[in-house]
Formats: sequence, C-alpha cells, structure tokens
Amino acid sequence: MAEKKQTAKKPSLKQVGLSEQGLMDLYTNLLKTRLLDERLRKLFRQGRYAGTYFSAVGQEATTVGPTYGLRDEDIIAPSHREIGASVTKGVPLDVIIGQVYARRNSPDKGKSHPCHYGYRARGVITPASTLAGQTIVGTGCAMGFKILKKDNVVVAFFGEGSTSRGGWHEALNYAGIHKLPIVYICQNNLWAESVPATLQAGIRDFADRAKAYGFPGVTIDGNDVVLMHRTAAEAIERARKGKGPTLIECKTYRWYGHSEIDPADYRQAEELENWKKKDPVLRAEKFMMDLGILTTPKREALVEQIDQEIDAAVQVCEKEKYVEPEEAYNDVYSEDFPVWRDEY
Ligand SMILES: Cc1ncc(C[n+]2csc(CCOP(=O)(O)OP(=O)(O)O)c2C)c(N)n1
Repeated sequence: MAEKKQTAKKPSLKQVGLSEQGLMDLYTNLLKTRLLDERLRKLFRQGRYAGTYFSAVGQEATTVGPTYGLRDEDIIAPSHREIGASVTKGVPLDVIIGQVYARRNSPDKGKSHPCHYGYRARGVITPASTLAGQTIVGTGCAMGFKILKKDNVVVAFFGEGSTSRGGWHEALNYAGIHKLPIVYICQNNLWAESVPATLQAGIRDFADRAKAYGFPGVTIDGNDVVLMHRTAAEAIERARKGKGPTLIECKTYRWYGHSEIDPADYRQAEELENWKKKDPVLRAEKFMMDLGILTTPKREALVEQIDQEIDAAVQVCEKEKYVEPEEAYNDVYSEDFPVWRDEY
C-alpha cells in the first residue's frame, strides 16, 4: 500500500530538535532494538527457549522514536510488538530477555506472554492478552495524571488490527472528552496476523478514526525514526500542556511472521522486498552518515558493544531457574487492595 497524506515533512538537523548526541542516542536505541530482536529470533530457532517470539524487525522506528525523550514518570502502554519501547524506556536487557525465556527474573516470573515486556520500575504497563486492553488501562493512567495534576503523559501503542476492538473506541472517546494527556501510536503494518488492513476497516488511513473523537490524527512514514520522534514529541508536548490526545498512524511493515511459528505465506514476496528497501535502521544510518555524525567504524564499535551487552544478559537469563509450579498463584491476587480497607 503506497503512503499517502504525509502531513509532516522530512526534517533537517535543525528541525529535528535534538543535539548530535541526542541523535546518536536515538540511533543507538534503534540499533540495539534491531540487534536484540534478531538475536531473540536466532535463540528461539536454536531451541534455547520454548513457546514462540513476536519479532518487530522492520517496524522499530515506530516505538523507539516516540519513546526516546520521555521522562521516567511517563508511562508506556504497549502491546506485543513493542520491544523498542521497552529498550528505549530503559528496561534492562536481562529483564526483557528474562520475559522471553519465562524465567524467574522476568517481572511476571514467567506467567504471561513472552513479548509482554511490562516493567513497573520504568513505567511500562504489562499488556493484557486481549488486544487493545492496554489502550484502556493507559487511558485510565492518563486520567490519573490529570486528577493528580501532573504534567506526565502516556504513550499507548497498538497495531491497526486492534483499532477494530470496541474497547479501543471507548478509550479514545473518553480521552477526547476529557482532553487526557495521552498519545496513541497506531503501527499500521498492513497485517493483523493473516488479516490484511483492507479487510480490517473501510478506511485507508487509520488516523482518520481520531476525527470521531475530536482530536488530531496524522498519518506518517513509520520507517523514519527522526520523523517518528519529532511528530510524537510535538504531540507529547501538546498533551503535557493539557491540550489533549493525538492519534499518530505510522505506515510500516513487519519483516517476519506474526510470531516465529507463522511462515507468513499469506503475503506476497514482492510486498516484503519493497518494504525491506525502506529498512528503518539503514535509513537512520544514511541520515546520520550524510550529516557526518555516524561513520562505519563508529557503527562497528557500537554493534560490538551492544552484542556484548546482549551476550551478558543472555548468560544471566540462561542461568536463571523457572519458578516452581506451586508458585503459580503468587502475585496474582492482591492481599491488600484499597477497596477492601475501611478507609477507601
Ligand atoms: C481480542 C483478541 N482477539 C484476537 C487475539 C489474537 N491476536 C493476537 S495479536 C493479533 C493480531 C493483532 O494485529 P494488530 O493489532 O494489527 O498488531 P500486529 O500483530 O500487527 O502488531 C491477534 C488476532 C487477541 N490477543 N485478542
């Protein structure tokens, strides 16, 4: 599907709003996400962990761009393909890998989905398996920030398929009414499992859905990390100032199957090849090299450093144990919930 309605133009360095170091950090998060994701695919294929893995290779810019620059207290409401948001929000790599490996060091101690990288200490909500569940919880958190008069924001991520859920519409309607501090990022990767976007909705640009809820919706190129960052940063600033939500639809593509057990044979090889030419990591590298900020030796050194970081985190996780079956109900029910106390 060709891109349309480019409401934001490709920026020059001046317009990016980041220092050279800032751009380098943005790129480092993008590269780290790519290297970690490809490593996790490889480890699955080597049988080093069970279950499956949901790769986000090809669409990393959609999560890294908006997350970069968020404050520690800001909240991320992810779905299942947001490894880039967790990396960029500062979730330690052994925690992310621990989740995929379902080991004792994962925040949920192996209870949930391998790619539900929730981590309270860094403000990342654990997604619900029902699609768009985290959009609803994230919207509630945004209401919490408003009630507490805090100038923090929530960034909620989901795929275009999730926008067909009733709860998703209720959440955006509510956020529009109350002008909540939340930015909704729709990663339109053209496929929801095996369902094409053309069979998901009667509209072509999912950003058009925002019109129904009274806030802006923009459709942009999701494979341009600088554009993703700049567009989201403007929406985040708007939300912080109490001006309400924005829906950003990013056109992108996942290179691999829905998960590692899906051969994705419902797609045409040509479609994939065309999108691979728009590789977000290579595009960022070209942008930075053209500006003289990145060089090939600098890139190589960075790859080596990140690979070592991943090696160390994998080693930690492979030494970790699984929880015992009798611990399955631990942390599931709260012993002390305000509603059960008299003071509530
Ligand atoms: C309510 C509900 N229906 C179906 C599923 C199974 N399921 C998990 S991911 C997925 C596809 C979601 O597509 P999209 O929201 O576009 O995200 P993407 O996987 O493309 O990143 C489906 C159908 C689910 N988890 N919840």
